[in-house]
Amino acid sequence: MFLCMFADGVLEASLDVLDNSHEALTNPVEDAIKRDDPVYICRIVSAMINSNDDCGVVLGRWNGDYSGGVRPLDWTGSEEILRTWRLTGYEPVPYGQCWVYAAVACTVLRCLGIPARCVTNYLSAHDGDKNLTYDRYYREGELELLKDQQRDSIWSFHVWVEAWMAREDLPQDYNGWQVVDPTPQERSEGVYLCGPAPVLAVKRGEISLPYETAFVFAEVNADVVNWVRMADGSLHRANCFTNYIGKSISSKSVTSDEREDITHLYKFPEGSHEEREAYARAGMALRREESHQKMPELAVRLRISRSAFVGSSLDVHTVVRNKGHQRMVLELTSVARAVTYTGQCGVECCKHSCEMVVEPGEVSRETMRMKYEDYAGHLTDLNLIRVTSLLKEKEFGELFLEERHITMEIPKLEVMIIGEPIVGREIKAEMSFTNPLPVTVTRGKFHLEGEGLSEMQIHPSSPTDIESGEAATATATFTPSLSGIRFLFVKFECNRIKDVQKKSRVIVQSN
Ligand SMILES: [Ca+2]
Ligand SMILES: [Ca+2]
Ligand SMILES: [Ca+2]
Repeated sequence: MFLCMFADGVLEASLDVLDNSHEALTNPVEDAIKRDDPVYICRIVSAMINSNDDCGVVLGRWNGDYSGGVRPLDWTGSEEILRTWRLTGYEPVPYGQCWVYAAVACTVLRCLGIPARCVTNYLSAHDGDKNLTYDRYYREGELELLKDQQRDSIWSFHVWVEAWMAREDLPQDYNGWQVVDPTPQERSEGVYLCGPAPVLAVKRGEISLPYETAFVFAEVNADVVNWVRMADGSLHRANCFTNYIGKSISSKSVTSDEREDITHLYKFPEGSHEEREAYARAGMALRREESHQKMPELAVRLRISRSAFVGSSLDVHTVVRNKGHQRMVLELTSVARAVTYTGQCGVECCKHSCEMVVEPGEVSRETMRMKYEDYAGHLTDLNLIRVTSLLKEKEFGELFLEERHITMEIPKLEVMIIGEPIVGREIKAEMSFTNPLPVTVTRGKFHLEGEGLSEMQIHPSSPTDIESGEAATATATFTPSLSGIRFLFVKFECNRIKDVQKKSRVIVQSN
């Protein structure tokens, strides 16, 4: 999403965010005095970007029904959200999810003069019961998560904001980047807000430092403990992962559009002594013993053969290495399910059960093939599939569970700009989409938009039914109104695939 901190009306909306907070409305004098404190401003912004507890900017929704509002994935910038909120007299704008909240918070913080950036954490834990472990409970057989038992959850990714400041309330070490999270997840002092939590304190496991540092620590570094409810009703602890949560923590590079990996700012390398020390410091010293895997002589990996495109078949290989000295006979069950990015389970797409025999020192592999027909129609907004494999050792009944989240990639869109981009002069964009699916898609449609390039969204005419392997093309005409570096967004959607999109940079000369 574009952060539009220099757009008309955004500064006014950002000041309105402060003026409409609970603090400003109930105690304006104290609020005015505290406005030179970045910690205070960040807490206000974190609370006010979500509409929970107040008249905050964005109304969240995660259930897939976005009627009466904008689907969270369809927002392209924060300007329209802030402007709408202001024009409607501070009515929460429907609908947002974490990346929308973060983009709006980042815009508002920058607008108010606090350096900020959006950060994405992959495999982000939500530690509901605050014990710093992500405990997952599965039912044997279907490998379904037991919702009534589950107090924790895991999001495929979660987006928050970092703000840069001096922490005058803390020792000097903790100046610098602080996590500020506007997505309503847990209440702090009775209100949905989170942060600022010093990133360095998260790394060191110093979770008692303010604010919500323990919550952020668990998001990036909780251990995972797997539990399995067996067919006879008994509950068994399976293996534990110390390196599963918190992957590829990323922000946008300052100098380019590339991803910058900042995982090292949040934790010591997984597998290092320092990482375990930080975890122990975070209050888990007593549990360190439990972190050891129950079946250390077994190493299990889930691999996919090639990149997974929506429309293609997908082979998932369960690769088992026997590191011990005894032959192992294992019962394998693998299940693939469609999931939302917040980890909510959808339909079972595919299941495979068999027996595996692995000789000492050997590697054995079993493949589950998921066809397009198995998952078509079940995919949620972000095309995520979760594959879970459970191995049960036949002789002693020991359990080992492995899981992998697979993003089914979206096909590419080709966009070409024709003509010299000059303010006030008409140019063309040619776009094409090739259908990679084994079936014909229908209701195909292109959309274009771009601030300074076209005042309105354009819907060029194009063939709506596209056969397998065929390309649909369209041409749109528009007249740039602003010079400088501009971005053209082209989107394609059809009955089977949504969110095929491409962002093209257009350098517009003044006339
Ligand atoms: Ca709020
Ligand atoms: Ca927990
Ligand atoms: Ca870890």
